[in-house]
Amino acid sequence: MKLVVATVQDQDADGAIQSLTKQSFRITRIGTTGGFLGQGNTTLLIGVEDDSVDTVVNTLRKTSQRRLRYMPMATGAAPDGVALYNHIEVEVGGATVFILNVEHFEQG
Ligand code: 2BA
Repeated sequence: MKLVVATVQDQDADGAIQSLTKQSFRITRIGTTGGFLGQGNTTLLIGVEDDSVDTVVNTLRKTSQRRLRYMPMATGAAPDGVALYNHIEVEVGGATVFILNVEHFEQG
């Protein structure tokens, strides 16, 4: 058994969950925050048999898009001391996926 840990953008989470639950996968959804942008994202925990990992990863690929985000970056200060900012483009997503071996699984 494997645990798929997948971080997706919030906009893609509902579509990914709908598609996975339609295929009878079980999912835990966690509201998370990216360390770099400090913006909300969603992390899905999906426990699956080994032979379903490819199906899950392909579904996440289909339902998650790459998007541009803009991050404010300080570029200096005006003569009056007011901070000056520019925005840099950051390309985010589709899905960031980790696949972990599950040592033991049980449900009470
Ligand atoms: P964030 O940490 O907010 O990162 C958002 C995007 O910013 C990243 O998109 C990447 O394009 C860029 N980025 C992140 N760290 C960077 C750095 N040190 N220097 C330059 N650019 C950087 P993605 O790579 O698609 O990641 C989307 C989200 O997935 C991340 O949000 C984070 O929540 C998660 N993630 C990505 N890689 C991870 C990892 N190795 N471990 C844990 N979580 C990860």
